[in-house]
Amino acid sequence: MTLTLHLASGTIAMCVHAALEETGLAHDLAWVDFGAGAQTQAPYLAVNPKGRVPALVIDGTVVTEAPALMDWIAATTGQLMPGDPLAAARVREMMGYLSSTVHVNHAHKMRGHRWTDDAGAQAALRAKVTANMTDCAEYLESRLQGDFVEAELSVADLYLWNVTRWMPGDGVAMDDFPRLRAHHDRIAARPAVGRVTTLHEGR
Ligand SMILES: N[C@@H](CCC(=O)N[C@@H](CS)C(=O)NCC(=O)O)C(=O)O
Repeated sequence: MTLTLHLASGTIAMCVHAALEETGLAHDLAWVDFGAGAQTQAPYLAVNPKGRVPALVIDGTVVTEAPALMDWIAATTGQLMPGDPLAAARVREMMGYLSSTVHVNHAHKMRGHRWTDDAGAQAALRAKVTANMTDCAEYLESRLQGDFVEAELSVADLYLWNVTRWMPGDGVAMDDFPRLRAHHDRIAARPAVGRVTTLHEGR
């Protein structure tokens, strides 16, 4: 099997990268230069017409959307997903929330132009980011009861780690969310996740 992950540093592609590392799936990396706007240019749009990362090329087939990729990695390796259908649904529930709500709230900081051309309205969207992300942190703090999202490490933990990594920069006071911060630190301390972080922070 050949795998190429298209990614940019610090983005939601990090959790997919971490899942590949954690499960030991061999892969190549194709960094997309966001500083140069490469995600909006023809060579990358030929990979992913949505102009977003991550995209994973699996034996020549492009698959996008972080939750789908996390699910695929879990199904392919038999790792990072509970066998019990109810627990698995709870893992996917978490990934759905993170992708559809938390990630979108975060995007209002840098990507307000997706929703409005009005500069004042974009500033108003930015001004809501800390409050919205803090609301999400409150929910997540209440949802986390043990060391992991479910009983064992799953793809949802890597996804949550990726998103909580953004929270201090979004103005969330992590001291107010001790379970969430401890979860973040627990995942960050994993050797595979550390290798990914070093690569992203080195760029
Ligand atoms: N729904 C997509 C969202 C991916 C996404 O928005 N990625 C951001 C980085 S975190 C991106 O590529 N942004 C590029 C841009 O907005 O130009 C997923 O979950 O994979």
